[in-house]
Amino acid sequence: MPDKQQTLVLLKPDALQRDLLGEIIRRFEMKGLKIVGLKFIRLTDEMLDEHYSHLTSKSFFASLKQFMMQTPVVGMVLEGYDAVSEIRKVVGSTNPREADAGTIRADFSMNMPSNLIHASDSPESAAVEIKRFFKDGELFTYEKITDRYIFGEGV
Ligand code: IDP
Ligand code: MG
Repeated sequence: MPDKQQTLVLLKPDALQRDLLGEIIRRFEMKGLKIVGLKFIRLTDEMLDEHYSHLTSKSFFASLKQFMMQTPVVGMVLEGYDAVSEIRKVVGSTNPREADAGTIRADFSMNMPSNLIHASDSPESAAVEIKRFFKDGELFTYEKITDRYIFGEGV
C-alpha cells in the first residue's frame, strides 16, 4: 500500500497577481490531491527567515523574501498517496526553464523567484512546514464520494 501523506503548498504572489490561483488549484484537484487546509497567509520577514533558512547565504535571499511579501500567499495542505513527491512532479523543477513541459512551472512561468508555487521537498520538511503555517484546527479530514476511485479503497 502506498504511503498516504500530507504536504504544504504556498501559491506565491505571482500566482495571485497573474490570476493563476484557480488554474493551479484545479491541477491539484485533477491529480486527485485532496485539499485538507486552505487559507490566505501574510508572510513576515521572520517566517521567511525560517522557511527559506537553507538559502540565507544566497545573493538573491533578500529579494526572494521581498517577493514573497508582495501580496498574501495562499497556503494549502494537500493529501494523497506519496503526496510530497507527486506534487513536486506536478509543480516541476525550481527553474521553470528547466522544468518538463506539462508541469505547472514550465507551462506558466519563465524565471525565478517567480515560479508560482512552493511545495515541501520531503515528508520530514512537510511535517515541519505544515506546523509552521497551519494550526491543528485549520486542517480538515473528510470523505469524498470519489475517494474510492482516486485512492482505490474498497474497489
Ligand atoms: P524549490 O522551491 O523548488 O523547493 P528551493 O531551492 O528550495 O527550490 O528555492 C526556494 C525558492 O527560491 C525557489 O522556488 C525560487 O522562488 C527561489 N530561488 C531559487 N533559486 C533561485 C535563484 O537562483 N534566483 C532567484 N530565486 C531563486
Ligand atoms: Mg525548497
